[in-house]
Amino acid sequence: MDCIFCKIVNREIDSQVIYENEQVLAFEDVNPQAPTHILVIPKKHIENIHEMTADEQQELLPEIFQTIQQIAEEKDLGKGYRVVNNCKENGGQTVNHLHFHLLGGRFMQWPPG
Ligand code: DGP
Repeated sequence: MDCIFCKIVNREIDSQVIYENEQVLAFEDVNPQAPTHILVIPKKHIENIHEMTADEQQELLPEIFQTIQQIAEEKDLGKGYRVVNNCKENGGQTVNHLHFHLLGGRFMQWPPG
């Protein structure tokens, strides 16, 4: 499968890994949109949030959100941060491997474009 994020998981492509456990990987976004911009992904290839099965949701979402909380603590984002999931083409998804953006370190505007 030709998936950039699977290649990052398998260390076929370099990335700046922030955190890793058996199920989850967190790494720096290559094109940061904020002082902190980290992607948190399941290691398992799931296309997007809409394709997650109920079992995958139960198994992986707690891991993903605990990872986000932990990184936010480590990065001193006590003033707040934003978590973004882009789903499919109209949602702005460009990499078809489920990922959550953790953005912080500046004030976030609303609404998004
Ligand atoms: P999205 O538009 O939600 O699918 O976001 C994909 C993000 O992935 C985008 O912010 C840039 C990032 N990205 C794409 N290719 C690479 C890569 O090879 N390495 C890293 N670290 N990030 C990447």
